[in-house]
Amino acid sequence: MSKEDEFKSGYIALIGRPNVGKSTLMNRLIGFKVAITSAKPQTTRNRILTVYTDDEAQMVFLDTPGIHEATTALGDFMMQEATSVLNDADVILWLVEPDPYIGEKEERVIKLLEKSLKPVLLIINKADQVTEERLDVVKAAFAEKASFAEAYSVSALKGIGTDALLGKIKQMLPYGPPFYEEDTLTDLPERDIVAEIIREKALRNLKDEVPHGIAVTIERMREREGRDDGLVDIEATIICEKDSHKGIVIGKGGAMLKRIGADARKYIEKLLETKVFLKIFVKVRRDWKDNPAMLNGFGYRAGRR
Ligand SMILES: Nc1nc2c(ncn2[C@@H]2O[C@H](COP(=O)(O)OP(=O)(O)OP(=O)(O)O)[C@@H](O)[C@H]2O)c(=O)[nH]1
Ligand SMILES: [Mg+2]
Repeated sequence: MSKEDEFKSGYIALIGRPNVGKSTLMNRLIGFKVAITSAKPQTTRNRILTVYTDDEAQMVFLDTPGIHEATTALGDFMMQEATSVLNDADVILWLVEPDPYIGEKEERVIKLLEKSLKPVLLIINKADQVTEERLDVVKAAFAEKASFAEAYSVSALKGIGTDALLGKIKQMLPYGPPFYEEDTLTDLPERDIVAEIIREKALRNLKDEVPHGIAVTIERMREREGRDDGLVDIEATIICEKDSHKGIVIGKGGAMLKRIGADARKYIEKLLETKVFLKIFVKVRRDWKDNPAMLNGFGYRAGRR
């Protein structure tokens, strides 16, 4: 076989309950932070495609919203995003907590995986939190309830066991030419990444149910004219679902909004590699999570790709 014939390429879906570390693991595997992460469940809302290419293979990762029982139209959209990738995947990474208890929520994931008929790797994440003995107990518990090709224990956060996992994924991919240019990192437009960064900073700074009702839109993103330092003006809006939330997002004397803005700007400047002037507005759109037109407008569009 020539070198070209030996090249491998394929799609790898990251699936699991909310908060198990899917986005953290994807970022770790590609070596860049593209997907936002937070300690709160249901952080990821869209499927996020990223690409990792080396001399031997191209791996296209599909990060997904955590599998849960949807109670809003937004939740329905998120589940659609998560389950639709199962059709595209060559390999599925099924992420779980390092906990041997398998309840109804995990059973929901197991059913989906069984239906997909795709090769599955069980990934016991957050291995940094437990002992080796405990990991064996977790693996045995899952082996009893579900079938998977192999189990891997990793710490996505600390980068433990992730190189070995990358090697295994490569092994499992089919031979074939790359799908994307070798320098492609993601299919997300820069504007969407900026909106997600602002949402992450809101998620991380706000408490209780407020962050779950937030969406972020970018109204304007443009290099300022008449300057040669590349300064980019960004106007964004944080949408919340209740009047009471608006006050919390703005904070006393605007302190909360200032903090979200400052955290986001730092990060956006790194991403765009230039100075940024970020202005954030706050609006209330009551019950937007159940309004199809508003969902569309805020970037939660079914089949938008
Ligand atoms: N200790 C530890 N924490 C981790 C690890 N991986 C992820 N986390 C933490 O777990 C939380 C959730 O991580 P995410 O990557 O946002 O989880 P997710 O599965 O993408 O969550 P959703 O998008 O809500 O479905 C964050 O606070 C992460 O820092 C790990 O290996 N060890
Ligand atoms: Mg996520």
